[in-house]
Amino acid sequence: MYSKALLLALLPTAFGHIGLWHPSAYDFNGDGYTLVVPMSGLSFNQWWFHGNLAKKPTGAPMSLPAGGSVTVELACNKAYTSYGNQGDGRTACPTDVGSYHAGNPIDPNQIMGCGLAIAYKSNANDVKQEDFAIFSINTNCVRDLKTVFSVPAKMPACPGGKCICAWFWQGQSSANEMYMTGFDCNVTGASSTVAIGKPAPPKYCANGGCVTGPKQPLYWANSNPNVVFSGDYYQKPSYNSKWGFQNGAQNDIFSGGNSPPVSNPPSQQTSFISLTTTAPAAAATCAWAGHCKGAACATDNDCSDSLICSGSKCS
Ligand SMILES: [Cu+2]
Repeated sequence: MYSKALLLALLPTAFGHIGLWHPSAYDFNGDGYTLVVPMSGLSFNQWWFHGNLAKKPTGAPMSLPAGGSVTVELACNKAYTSYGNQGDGRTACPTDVGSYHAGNPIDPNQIMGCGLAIAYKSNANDVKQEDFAIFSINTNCVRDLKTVFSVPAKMPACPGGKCICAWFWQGQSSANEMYMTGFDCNVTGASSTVAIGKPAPPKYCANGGCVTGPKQPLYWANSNPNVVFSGDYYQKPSYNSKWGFQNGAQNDIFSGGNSPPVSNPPSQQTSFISLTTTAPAAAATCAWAGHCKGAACATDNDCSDSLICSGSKCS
C-alpha cells in the first residue's frame, strides 16, 4: 500500500509553459507551477505581475551589475531549477519540448526572444505599465535553463537600493498569450546618474519604422494592451528585430533621460552675482569659464589666468 507521500511523488510534474525562477520573484514560494501559466484575455489586475503583487518575494533583490551580466533560470517548473531537485542543470523543461512553444524539435525560427524590464520605483504597487523599460534582450530565449542578460553600463543606481523588474516572453507556437514574472532587483556598481528616458510602446517594424530609444515591454493578449497586433501569426509581438529590439544590453535607453542640472561652483556664482554691470557673459573660452576675455569684472581677480580687469571687462 502506497503512503500518501509516495503517491504524491508519483504524480507527474505539471508543466507546459515557462517562467523565471528566483527568490526575488513574486510568487517564488508558490506551488512551483502556477507562476509559469500564460496569460490571455485577463483583466489588468489578473495579468499585471501575474496577479502576484501580494505574494511578496522573500529573497533579496536580484543584483544587476552595471556593464556586466546576470544569469537567470527559466523553467517550466520550479522542480527543474537549482531551487528544485528534478533538473539536469541545463534544460528549461526536460520533460516537455512543447513548453518552449517553438516546435518539436525546437525550430530556431520560432524562438521569439525574451526581455527584462526595470522600473525605477522601490514599491511594486507603485509601478505603472508605462514605468517599465526593457533594458536587456536575449533573442535566443527561451531555450536554456540558464539564460544570460547583459546589463547596460550606464544603468543608474536604484532609489533606496531597490528597483522593480519583470521578465517578459511569448511563444510562437501557441495561442495569443503573454508571460510576465515580476521580481525585485537592484543595479550594482552604477557610475552614471543619467536616468532612463521615457519608454515608448514598441511597434511591429519588420518593414521599417521601428521605435528607437527606450521601449516599454510588449503588453498584449489581455486588457490594457500597449501595442497594435495585426493578428497575423508571424507578426506576433516578439523580443527581436521584428519589433525593434536588438539582442543584448539596450544601450539606447538613456536618450531623453533627465541629466542632473549643471551648476557653476558657488565661488564663481558669488563673484558674478556681486557685480552690478549688465555685461553679458563672455562667449570666449578660457581656464575659468565665465571669466574669460570680455567677461564682466570688478577686480583682476575676477578674470581668468593672466587677464586683467579693465573698464569692468576682463581683457
Ligand atoms: Cu505555454
